[in-house]
Amino acid sequence: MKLYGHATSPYVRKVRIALREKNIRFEWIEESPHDAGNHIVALNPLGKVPVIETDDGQVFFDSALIIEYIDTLTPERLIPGTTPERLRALLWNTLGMGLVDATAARLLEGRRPAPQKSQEFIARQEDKIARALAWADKADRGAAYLVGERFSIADLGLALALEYIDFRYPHDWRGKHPRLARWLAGISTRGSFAETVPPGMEKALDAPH
Ligand SMILES: N[C@@H](CCC(=O)N[C@@H](CS)C(=O)NCC(=O)O)C(=O)O
Repeated sequence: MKLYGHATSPYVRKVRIALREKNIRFEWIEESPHDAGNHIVALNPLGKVPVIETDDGQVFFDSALIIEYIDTLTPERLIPGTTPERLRALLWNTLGMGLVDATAARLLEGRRPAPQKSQEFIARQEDKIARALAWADKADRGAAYLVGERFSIADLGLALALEYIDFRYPHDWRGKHPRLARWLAGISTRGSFAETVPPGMEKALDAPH
């Protein structure tokens, strides 16, 4: 299997973490849709990463669908099979990906030249992030894993998002949510997280929290 995408994309990192958690070997083609001559637009008409190409030539894009596909490849599932657990895990994952989306939108807006940059838009993303963190803090039951007794898509989605916030929107969310901070410290030590830290993100994660 080939995975296309660049190291700093949280969506690509999510797929890398899932593949590592499931011990699935893959070839990583490190490309961005903005690179001249990239292979991505030929595989994904939306021109976005991650994209995977299976050994028998199937192509899947969008991290959610890719993870759904790779979850079928080994018996130990990231997405729980029974309905109530599955829905709870997917809700946490949706919250995490919403946090990633808002953090990425805030970052991109902040990079626009001053006359086009909207402070109102940036503030709206920051409000979403603050509300989602408060939601997570309230819903967290204080166990090592968010749903059930083992690592799932719930933990993957939220931990990915919290580390992405540290990378791209560093601020003291831990001061308000120390329990979430303790939970993240546990998840971050997993090989799948430690081995996929993008360049530049180490500094953000090493900073005193
Ligand atoms: N919903 C998609 C989002 C993917 C996405 O936005 N990827 C960004 C990189 S972080 C991208 O490829 N952007 C290029 C573009 O939109 O032109 C997913 O989960 O895979």
